[in-house]
Amino acid sequence: MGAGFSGLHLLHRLRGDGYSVRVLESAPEVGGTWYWNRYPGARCDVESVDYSYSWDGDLQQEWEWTEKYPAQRDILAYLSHVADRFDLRKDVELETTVTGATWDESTSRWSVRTEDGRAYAAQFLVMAVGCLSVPKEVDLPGLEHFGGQVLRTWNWPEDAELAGHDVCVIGTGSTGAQVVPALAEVVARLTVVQRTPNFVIPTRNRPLAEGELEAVKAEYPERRRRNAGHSAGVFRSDNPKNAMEVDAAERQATFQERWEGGGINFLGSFADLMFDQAANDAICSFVREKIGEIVEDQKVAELLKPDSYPLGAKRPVVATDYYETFNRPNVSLVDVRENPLEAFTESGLALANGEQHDFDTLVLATGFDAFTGAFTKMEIRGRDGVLLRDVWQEEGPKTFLGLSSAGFPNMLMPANAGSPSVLSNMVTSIEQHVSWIADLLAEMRARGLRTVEAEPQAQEKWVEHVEEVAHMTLWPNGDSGSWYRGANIAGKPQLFMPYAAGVVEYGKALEKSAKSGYEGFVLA
Ligand code: N01
Repeated sequence: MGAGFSGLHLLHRLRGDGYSVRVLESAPEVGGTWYWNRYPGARCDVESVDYSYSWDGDLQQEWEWTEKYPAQRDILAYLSHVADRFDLRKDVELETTVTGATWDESTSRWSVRTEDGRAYAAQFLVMAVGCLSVPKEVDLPGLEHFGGQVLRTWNWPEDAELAGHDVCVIGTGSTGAQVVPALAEVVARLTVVQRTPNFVIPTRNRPLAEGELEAVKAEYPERRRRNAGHSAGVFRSDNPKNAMEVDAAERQATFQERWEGGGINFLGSFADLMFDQAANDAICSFVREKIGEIVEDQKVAELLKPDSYPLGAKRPVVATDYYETFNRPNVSLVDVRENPLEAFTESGLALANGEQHDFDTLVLATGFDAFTGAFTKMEIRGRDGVLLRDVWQEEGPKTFLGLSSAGFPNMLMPANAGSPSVLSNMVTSIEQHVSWIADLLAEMRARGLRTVEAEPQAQEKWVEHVEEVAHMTLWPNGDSGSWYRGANIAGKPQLFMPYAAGVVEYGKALEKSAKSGYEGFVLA
């Protein structure tokens, strides 16, 4: 399921290995997250040359990236090209929404149902559904009273025309921080509703310089090897020093240099930023100072300064001109933390203190039912008719190695909960999983095995390990409401979902299992 980065790669690899593969995709085009998230300003914060497949030498030599960081339309064009070039479309069924899948014990196969009544049977079900593919349900009081248009950043209408409109954006995560500066340039008036401020690092995007792409291409295999050898799945020139072991002047100079360089390299300023509260406090203070310098109105600057969680505990945001946007005369900030949003009215919203803000268009950048949403939305029944939704809503997404959940044989889950996924360059993590899954299937075929699933005890231990590793870091700390642990959705079980040890340590765990005959999995 899913024709994004992982679904397309799986199709190419497994079809090449001789399997019969169908990809079911609800969108009218391939691209996954890069099809749905086409709001103004949408861009990836991993460099173009790294946010791309490494498995075809000619493809990586021929594709021409034009900017340091790819815009959504560039990534979508790239994935569309991949689908054409490798003749993938003939095995992709677009506009096909899966509503459920049931494990049939007697045939050892899954039967899959779609919204329009089609049915498929398959030995393996690979859930290439993405971590951020189901938008969070709207939880805004009385939204139905609002008389204007409501747009979501997810599935943004291609023909949305907002020039001259009075627009309000709710949400200041990665999406909000990208859509706000883009909209501010075209709308008449923009009201930004913020509940929890974020640390926003400047992207410093630019066109690739002459010869830059050629230089990357000349050493692409080495670059990919370095990416796979970094815990983040993308090479960062991480400073090996600890922040609190250097003097204040060196600390400041290091932060400053990386702030000017832009992008996620800022997070590699020092080695202990996610381990030592004092180190993290130092980088937080640096960003807060920057906010104070950039934003002219100090009352607004104060509201934009995060102070309730460590930098990184909530997904750090990388965006262009975010803080600068609040200096524009047509942009205003409404903080709903101290003064909550009480209700929507016909013409806007009202706050608890009676303040009223009017607009004709509301844009929701309110996030996702991360990791589990795509799974719990469907009716997936494993052994003995057990519903995955019931198990995961009770206990959270329990898996072994993030790949398989006990009781749901032959259902594999690339780059999702329980593996590094969103804490890494997703493309690197996807490639790691696709090759591991292909090896597993080959081994099963060679040994005449029909089923694979997580062994319950190994699963319990893995979930504990994922949680334990997260608690060695500052990631779970503070009042961040982070989707990393399901805290952005009321009632969702809270456990830290991505594997914080990174792709290198994770790769060792994958290899250990495979080398020992798939220890931790039951093969039958
Ligand atoms: O979602 P989010 P996102 N009332 O959950 C607010 C990836 N991504 O779509 O923090 C008021 O981060 C919510 O407020 P709070 C990336 O991994 C990557 O922005 O809960 N506010 C928050 O401000 C990212 O982390 C890229 O208090 C409400 C916002 O909505 C992930 O996608 C670009 C509210 C949601 O932020 C998700 O980012 C874009 C309410 N009832 C996305 N409900 C790049 O590669 C929610 N909010 C650059």
